[in-house]
Amino acid sequence: MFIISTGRSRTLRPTIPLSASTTMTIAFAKYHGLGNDFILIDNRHASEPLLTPAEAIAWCDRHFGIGADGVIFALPGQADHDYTMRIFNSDGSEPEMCGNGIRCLARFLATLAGRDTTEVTYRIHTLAGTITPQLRADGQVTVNMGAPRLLAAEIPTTLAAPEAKVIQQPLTVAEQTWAITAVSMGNPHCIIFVPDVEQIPLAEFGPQFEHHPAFPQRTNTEFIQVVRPDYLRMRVWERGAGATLACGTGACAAVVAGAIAGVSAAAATVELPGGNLEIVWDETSQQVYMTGPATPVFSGKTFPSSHN
Ligand code: ZDP
Repeated sequence: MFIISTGRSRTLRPTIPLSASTTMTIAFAKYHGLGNDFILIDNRHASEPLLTPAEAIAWCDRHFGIGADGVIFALPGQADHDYTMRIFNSDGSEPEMCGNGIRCLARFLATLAGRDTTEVTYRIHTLAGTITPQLRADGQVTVNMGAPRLLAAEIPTTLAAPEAKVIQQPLTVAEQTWAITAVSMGNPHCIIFVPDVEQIPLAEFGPQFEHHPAFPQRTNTEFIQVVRPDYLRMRVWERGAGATLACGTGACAAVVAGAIAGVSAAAATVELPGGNLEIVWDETSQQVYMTGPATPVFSGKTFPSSHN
């Protein structure tokens, strides 16, 4: 265990080795989806994550740990699901879903099964419901992300009556009034269309949206520049992880927001700092499909804590 401190105390330093309680080593793999990077853990033989949130914080530390935006656990399936996915953000909080992460999880599971070059579809249980990633022969992963949820109570946000949608609603943050569109992809997103995403001081404004009382579960925040109706440029401040190079659920939420706000198309390329995602919101089935890469970086195992 270690203690988070904002003072000058040396307790800020997370400890390595990374497993607080035992002398066992834990195997992991490091993946990224467009630079949104994750530690993946083969957790198929235990129903609870092998790490505590505090250990996940230590593993994600980019100087004292392995370094990642989050930790993803591949757990046994439930009912008619192949597997269950759980995630801890780099601050130890647990989000409902993770779009880039589930592409990485699908590739990780296929590799564990020795079938990483074949086409395969998994049914994954998440806190946001059933999500189905499909590995394609060209190496990309297409994920049926389910239907977006648009009612204020579902986000959740207090920016409108519980049964109303939040489309270009005013919200004052950092002494400016912004037009907010709110979309849940299982996790909360606050989308703001701006003329130029490069002009946004993300590290300054991001936390003010993340912790705004209008979002009782905090929120992910996406600033979107509509370059063309089918091409969006995005910068994201993630709940629990800060500025990241990409956010899959955020890219899906942005395309849905653009469509309901009437500023862009229901199918679009989303350009993120780490690369592009292709998003299609099928307005008949209501399902959102995301296509993008999932890249293995390395695998390893932690040292036993006797080295501590
Ligand atoms: O909702 C949250 O707390 C997010 N930080 C979860 C991670 C989202 C992610 N970046 C994605 O790609 O959807 C992994």
